[in-house]
Amino acid sequence: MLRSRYSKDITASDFNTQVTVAGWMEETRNLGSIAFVILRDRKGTLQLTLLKKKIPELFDQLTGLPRESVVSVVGLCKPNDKVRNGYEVLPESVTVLSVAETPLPLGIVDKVEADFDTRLDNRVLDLRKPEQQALFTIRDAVLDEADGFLRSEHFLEVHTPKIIASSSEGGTEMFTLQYFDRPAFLAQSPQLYKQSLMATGLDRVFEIAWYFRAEEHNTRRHLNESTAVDIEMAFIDSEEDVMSILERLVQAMWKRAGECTKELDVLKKTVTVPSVPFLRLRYDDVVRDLQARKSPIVWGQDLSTEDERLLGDLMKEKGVDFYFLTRYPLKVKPFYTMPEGKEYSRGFDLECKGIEISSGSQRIHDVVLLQDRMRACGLDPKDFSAYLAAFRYGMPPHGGFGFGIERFLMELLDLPNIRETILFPRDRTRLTP
Ligand code: AMO
Repeated sequence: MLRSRYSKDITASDFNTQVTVAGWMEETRNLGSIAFVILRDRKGTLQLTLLKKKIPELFDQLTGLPRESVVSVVGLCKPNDKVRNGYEVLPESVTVLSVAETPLPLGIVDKVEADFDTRLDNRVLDLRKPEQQALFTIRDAVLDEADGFLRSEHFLEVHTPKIIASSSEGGTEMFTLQYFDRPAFLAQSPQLYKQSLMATGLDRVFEIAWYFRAEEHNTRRHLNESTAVDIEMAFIDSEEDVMSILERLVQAMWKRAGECTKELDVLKKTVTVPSVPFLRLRYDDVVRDLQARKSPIVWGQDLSTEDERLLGDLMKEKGVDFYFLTRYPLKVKPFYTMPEGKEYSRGFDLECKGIEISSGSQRIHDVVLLQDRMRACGLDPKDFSAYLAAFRYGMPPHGGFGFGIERFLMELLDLPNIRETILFPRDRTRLTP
């Protein structure tokens, strides 16, 4: 291997032995007879100390390399209290693995932060920064937690098609593509398939996958390709069974993030684990409170971004970060949502500090009612025949939710823009890198 030790794995037992270290040359300070190179690897940095008189060619070779070049260095590991790690490596031989071009389009350790577009245009370099590495390490940890939590609740992981024939989420645009001789779409969510699975006997499923949405708006909280944790569960009494899973999932993920102490330190963030159950707010009460605060919302409309923000402020005054909005009017929820009486639905949203992070519902499981609701929403049941077939031969009561991972991370880490939370964001104008 080109590396025997990561920077942070070197201990006193390595002192006065030969180690092989490898990574990116973050900084070189050449003082003429002595030079210091800061070498960065996945776990941190270490100092290479070069004495010109010891091996002059090696001194010249290493100090002549541009910043961010990749090297593997064999050298003696020496304790040194004056160095941050408590040791330094005195190179004996070097293998240059890749020479970085100059100038760098983006500095890795520059004090002045580049603007966001420059960072995204050069995302691979941007991702080398410790803060970015910390963020994506936390992302990995919370998704691992989601996986573990849902499995412990007897959910089975599934993967549903992403090339689909019909829309599931009215109101959001779809990306079309040519599927041989006919048109098809990229999935907006696994909605129709996860529901269909409830008719198979696999009565608790989850999927962590992509949403593709051709929404034109360019906001700080929308992506055209995002990821979500979706679940569907059968034999429920009501949407409350689904909400109970969701709030405990969010709590577990939040807690796990709080355990990433090293990464949170890098990001200068703290995480306070929320207690469950989360507050339940009825739509009617929320609309009344918003109107009292001069919102133009009228009954039957979905909350605007501004309404959500206003409600977030109201809740903040009460010290509440997480709250469910329940008993939505039927007309603002998708066709598959179970009605509650004539006007209301069994759909809910989970809000965190003024932003929707999840929505879900109990679903309609009666095929006749489902077709009626499709027609009422201006949809033709004929376009959904494959989905409807799943309801004809025995479909239990069921419900589920979709929970946006990027929205979650944005709120968890108080980030100003959702694009920070995904490796290579896709938005209205960005298709590369
Ligand atoms: P919904 O459309 O509300 O519901 O999406 C669920 C959650 O996914 C996230 N999300 C997004 N995140 C970033 N950019 C976007 N463009 C975007 N769109 C959605 C949000 C949102 O709360 N099928 C239902 C879920 C269900 O009922 O099971 C659905 O897709 O966090």
